[in-house]
Amino acid sequence: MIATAPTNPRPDECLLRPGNTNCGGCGMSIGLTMLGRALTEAGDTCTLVIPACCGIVTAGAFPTTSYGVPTIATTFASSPAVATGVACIRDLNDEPGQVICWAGDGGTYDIGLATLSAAAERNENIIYICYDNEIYGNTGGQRSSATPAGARTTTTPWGKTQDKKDIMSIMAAHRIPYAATLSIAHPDDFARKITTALTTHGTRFLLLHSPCPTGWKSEPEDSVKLVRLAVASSLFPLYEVYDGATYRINVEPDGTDPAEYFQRQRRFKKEEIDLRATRRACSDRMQRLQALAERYPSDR
Ligand SMILES: Cc1ncc(C[n+]2csc(CCOP(=O)(O)OP(=O)(O)O)c2C)c(N)n1
Ligand code: SF4
Ligand SMILES: [Mg+2]
Repeated sequence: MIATAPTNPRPDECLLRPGNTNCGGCGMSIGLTMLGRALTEAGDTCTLVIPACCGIVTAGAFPTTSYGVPTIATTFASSPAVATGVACIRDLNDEPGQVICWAGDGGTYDIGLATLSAAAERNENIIYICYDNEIYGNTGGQRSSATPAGARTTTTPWGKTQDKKDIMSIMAAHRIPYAATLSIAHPDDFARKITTALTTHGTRFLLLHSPCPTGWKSEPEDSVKLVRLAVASSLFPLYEVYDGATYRINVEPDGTDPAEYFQRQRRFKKEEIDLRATRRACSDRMQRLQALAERYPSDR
């Protein structure tokens, strides 16, 4: 466990400082920068709780870590439990600041799911952000249950056959006060959702689609374009769920074909992507969300 002393009260200047070894075009770097700005804008700050993942490795170790806010490195399975403890002490002492778990998809969808579910069921007063790069990135690019069908990884060399797990529905089923998807291609929507999370009490779950040029075998300069294509084509819709009950869609898809998303990443091979099935899945996903948003609209 590594704890670092806060060196700068402004998260926009210090959440992720220069000197980290994130790859160029890493969605995590942009996501942390946007998170830092939103925290500063709100006059808030945070303690980070980070399990094993690129997020804890690339920042480096104490005392030269790139994180300028207090940071606790945990085992995979324990980050929601550790965050729970830190948040309880903060609330008991009536202290300010957010406790934010910053975890990868491996730590969220797979290895840490049990303690995340337990914390959500107790509605612990924490923010949990999963930066989803759809792969076990820092151990060489193995598949996770967030990896989409057709993606080649080191453990699915001919393309994954299962589709991505629907973690948003799993989290919404816990009836937590707030769950939302985030995209670095939609910064205003990103900032507004962080503000909503900061002003909500209880377990808040945010899912960030996080491009990973190394694992996705894409060009670093394509990162924002890729996640924008994912939103526009309904591969990764932007929406919010309040109390697991009411829904709001934030960006309506514009009918963009998902084909370009696949073409720009060498983790996908043309012959292994069933584009017709993918288009149908995108349309089904959006129709289901639209039906929920119409039947159970959010008034917040
Ligand atoms: C219980 C346990 N199993 C496996 C590992 C090895 N391990 C460390 S990081 C990692 C992958 C993490 O993937 P993810 O959470 O998606 O983060 P990313 O590396 O993609 O940023 C694995 C398998 C570990 N540290 N602990
Ligand atoms: S491997 Fe992927 S997630 Fe990890 S630092 Fe590089 S681009 Fe970011
Ligand atoms: Mg990952």
